[in-house]
Amino acid sequence: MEELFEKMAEALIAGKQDEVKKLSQDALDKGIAAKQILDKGLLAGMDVVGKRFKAGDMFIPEVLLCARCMHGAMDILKPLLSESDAAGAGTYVIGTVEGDLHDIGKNLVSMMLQGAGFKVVDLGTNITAAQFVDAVKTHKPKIIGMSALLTTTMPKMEQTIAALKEAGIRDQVKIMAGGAPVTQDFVDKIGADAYGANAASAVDKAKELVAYTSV
Ligand code: B12
Repeated sequence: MEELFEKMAEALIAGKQDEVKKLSQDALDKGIAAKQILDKGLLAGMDVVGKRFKAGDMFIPEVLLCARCMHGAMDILKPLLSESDAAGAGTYVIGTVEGDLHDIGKNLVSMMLQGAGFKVVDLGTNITAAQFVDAVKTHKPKIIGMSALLTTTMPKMEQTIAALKEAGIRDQVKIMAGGAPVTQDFVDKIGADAYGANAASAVDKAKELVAYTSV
């Protein structure tokens, strides 16, 4: 069984979508639980991908391929996983702020978070402060993540935090921000909880925040 998990992780790291899907189906046919396939095969592979990406040994196109492998296999596993199992790390609402249509980085962060066990609600791009507020009320996430790629849309992050405060729900959620022009200094200045410089560090920070909030 361990050998099958290793093969699955290796195929995922190599970005072989069909093979990952086939190996996942083989494992299910052998009677292995979907949760085990996710944890020991797919997430083990994604963990390596995250580490290599962070170390600069893997690049965005490769990571996207791995994320696609994950998605392909998740299509088979999802119906078999109870929601609580699949979303072990909690719900994460993510979106690109109002006026900004860039979504490549956000999508990458979103895929990596899913790979790490978060249930991700992706609101898309051009998301207003009011939409973020509504999403917090509806989905009750542990974390929201805002993405901005334009210097002109960065202030929308601060406005979103202000809107959450005004709605009285700022303390119910941790707030992360990222995107090429965003910095740790900026995140501190606007009163968000964490900055993610890239998808791998976004996942690390999100895990830290969840561990912190669930104590
Ligand atoms: C691709 C691109 C586009 C594409 C977007 C396609 C798409 N679907 O996203 C298109 C062509 C549509 C586009 C349009 C525009 N763009 Co553009 N675009 C880019 C470009 C080349 C790459 C961005 C990208 O995808 N990078 C790759 C991803 C993986 O990196 P990333 O987004 O930084 O994300 C990583 C981290 O930042 C972090 N992260 C990102 N989001 C989040 C969120 C959270 C919560 C966390 C924790 C982490 C995190 O993790 C990600 C993964 O590692 C950049 C140049 C650049 N070097 O950034 C310009 C750039 C961002 N664009 C720019 C501009 C000016 C524009 C336009 C205004 C151009 C125009 N005149 O129309 C429009 C604006 C449209 C709009 N309203 O949004 C400027 C911005 C300048 C500025 N200082 O504001 C840039 C910097 C180019 C430049 N040098 O001039 N663009």
